[in-house]
Amino acid sequence: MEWTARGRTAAVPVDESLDELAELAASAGAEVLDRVLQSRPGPEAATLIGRGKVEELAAAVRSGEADLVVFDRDLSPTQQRNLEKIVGAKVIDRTQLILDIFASRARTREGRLQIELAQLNYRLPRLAGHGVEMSRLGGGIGTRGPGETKLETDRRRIAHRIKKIEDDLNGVRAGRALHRRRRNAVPLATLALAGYTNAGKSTLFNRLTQAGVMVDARMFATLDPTVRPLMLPSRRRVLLSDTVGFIRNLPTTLVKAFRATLEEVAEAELVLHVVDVSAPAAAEYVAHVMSVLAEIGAAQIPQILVMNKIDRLSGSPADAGAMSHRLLGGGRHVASATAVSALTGAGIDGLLRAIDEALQLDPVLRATFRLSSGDGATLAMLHQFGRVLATRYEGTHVEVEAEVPESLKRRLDSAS
Ligand SMILES: Nc1nc2c(ncn2[C@@H]2O[C@H](COP(=O)(O)OP(=O)(O)O)[C@@H](O)[C@H]2O)c(=O)[nH]1
Ligand SMILES: [Mg+2]
Repeated sequence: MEWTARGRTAAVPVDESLDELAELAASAGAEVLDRVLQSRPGPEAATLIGRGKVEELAAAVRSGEADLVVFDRDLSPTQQRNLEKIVGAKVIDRTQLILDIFASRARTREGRLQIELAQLNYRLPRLAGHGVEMSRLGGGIGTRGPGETKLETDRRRIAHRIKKIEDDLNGVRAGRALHRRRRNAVPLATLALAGYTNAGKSTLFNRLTQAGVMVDARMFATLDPTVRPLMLPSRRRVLLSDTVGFIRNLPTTLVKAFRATLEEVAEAELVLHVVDVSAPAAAEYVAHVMSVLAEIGAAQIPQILVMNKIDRLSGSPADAGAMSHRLLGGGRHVASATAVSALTGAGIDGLLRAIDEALQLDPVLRATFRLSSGDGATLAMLHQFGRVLATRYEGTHVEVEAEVPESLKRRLDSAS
């Protein structure tokens, strides 16, 4: 379940902020049971929300058997503890929820380090808050109670860890160029989905990869679930990677950590920039995603603007040209813009073709292969990964004319 107290100062309306919180909770694996809202002139020091509301919340937790309450506003450590005691469930705030999502989604080493750093920086002041309370409780005059001694060690340990992470981050940055070079040896291009939370990235990810499940899926079993192989109409294979979404109400302390999760986008061959065209602020979202991508050095990566949720638009069938003009404001350049509905599947074929066109890597070539007629494995591979145009049997040999990805031709040429 979730909770908010009063509107945040940000320009995002309370109900939209709560909707987004619900999306975030869902992507962290939670099922949202209920939401409660309170408006009050000022926060209650001990519990943020008023006494009566806390009781109401406790009752809602009991009746829904909720085990987690997420506040849309930041909680002090004391408020968090007080609330947990009364409500009888785990209580976290928006920042913790987002950190949790980032932590579960960070893939690159730099991303993981950056997020651990944000987590530690979040915990450090909370530790201090805890210590003050402990020393008050422990109460010996001028003595350091057991709580505070533990606090000192905890603090020192965290400070050490932060220092270590910062050193590691410097090392990782130096190694990045090397890492890129090595990746380039992998023949599969990577496509990254980017866009705001709720734009439909995960739905599109599933829609696109569903059809493309391949015989050799075992090969990818070790990859995490947010990366999957996809076969394009040209029969080229690429890897599609789902990413953490942009968040409207991103706490400023998490900006760095969020950018670190975009590292993989910066290394992709093609970005599928997904936008919910039914959102009133769609053009703003597009502009913001574009500028952040530019800031992380991804401006030169070809982009397809995927205008999603067209099923929600009423009236005449979507005119992709006019729509993209409105979203891009004329100024920005994209490789192409495609209107789709990830939900219904409308426009997905067009998107797949657009991806094929935009991908320069591993172009499809027409070639003739001369195989021994007993070489069933190669023949099967040509059928699986290429488009076989003609097959001629000549005694002990077979000549196959096919359109195949350059990488496959290279592999077969070097094998023969
Ligand atoms: N009507 C409609 N809803 C969609 C479409 N694509 C996604 N959604 C819904 O939008 C919500 C967010 O989708 P999701 O894929 O989780 O977005 P993500 O946060 O970008 O990964 C879900 O409720 C989806 O069912 C679409 O094409 N049409
Ligand atoms: Mg998602």
